[in-house]
Amino acid sequence: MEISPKIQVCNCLQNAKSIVITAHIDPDGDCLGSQLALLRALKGMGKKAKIISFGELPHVFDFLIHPDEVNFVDKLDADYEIAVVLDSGDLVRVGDKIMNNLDRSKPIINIDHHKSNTYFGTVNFVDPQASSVAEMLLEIFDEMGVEITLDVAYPLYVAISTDTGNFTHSNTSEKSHRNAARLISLGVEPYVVNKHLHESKELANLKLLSKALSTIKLHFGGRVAAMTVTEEMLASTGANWNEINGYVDYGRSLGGVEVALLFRELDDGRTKVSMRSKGNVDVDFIARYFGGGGHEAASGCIIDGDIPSAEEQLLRVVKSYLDDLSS
Ligand SMILES: [Mn+2]
Repeated sequence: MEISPKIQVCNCLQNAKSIVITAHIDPDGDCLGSQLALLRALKGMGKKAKIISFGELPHVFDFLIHPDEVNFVDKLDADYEIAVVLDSGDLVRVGDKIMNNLDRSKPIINIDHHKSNTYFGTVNFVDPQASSVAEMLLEIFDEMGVEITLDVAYPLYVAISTDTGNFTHSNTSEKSHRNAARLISLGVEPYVVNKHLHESKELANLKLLSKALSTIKLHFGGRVAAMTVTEEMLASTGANWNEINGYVDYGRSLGGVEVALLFRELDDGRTKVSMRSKGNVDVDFIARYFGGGGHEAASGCIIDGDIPSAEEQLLRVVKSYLDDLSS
């Protein structure tokens, strides 16, 4: 009889004494919340565990994190037994700095919900039906008999609520509501989460948003909305890059729009594209064409070239996808 990936993960976690946890670059709520929940659960089991991370975390998540919980990668010592990689469809998603520091002779546990997952781990627990990695962790914790403390419940709730777009996206299920209700019953207060995530913006962020909104253009009879954010817009408002999480949803909020795009200028001359779909368009298919990936309704990629060039390349592919849909 074959042992299921979930049970294999539980066995690995239970047997290891020292574990490092990491996840994808440009952290979002599921990425960070899942790492924190796993870290705290493992510490509660008496394990040595730490998160290795690189780059700045969006400040909206500050309320979740204790100062000693995130270690930057240049401090990574090699005395761990296993590495757990969360919410990453491919190992390259953790970024060069972490990838180069991971000891490849040690087991890598891959826990993810991206359909495009490459099964890069020694053990791979991949469930594209799960709304978030946090929901998969809840299953793992239950299997291992881990008590969900409030300290574990909060980051799990943040992860589920952000990855489902506050329980509005197509991955929102009865299960995600039941899991959220369970976390609320353990003491999580949704209004506290909402206050930190959505009501703690700085004025610079709204100024940047107003500039970004003014760039919105509609294409193909209003089925596609495109927004751009440039270095110049950031400099003139004093806003930070990590504030633009969620901007792409403004394009999606327009009636008739099936695909929303956000083009963001990178300092190496390339363009990062975030894509959201609320129709029949699989934006992950389009992202993968450009070497990126994510989910059917939320995906992204990096395109060589400046914003006008990236926009032209991407819109051509989106157009052919829409043409195929209607033919
Ligand atoms: Mn996720």
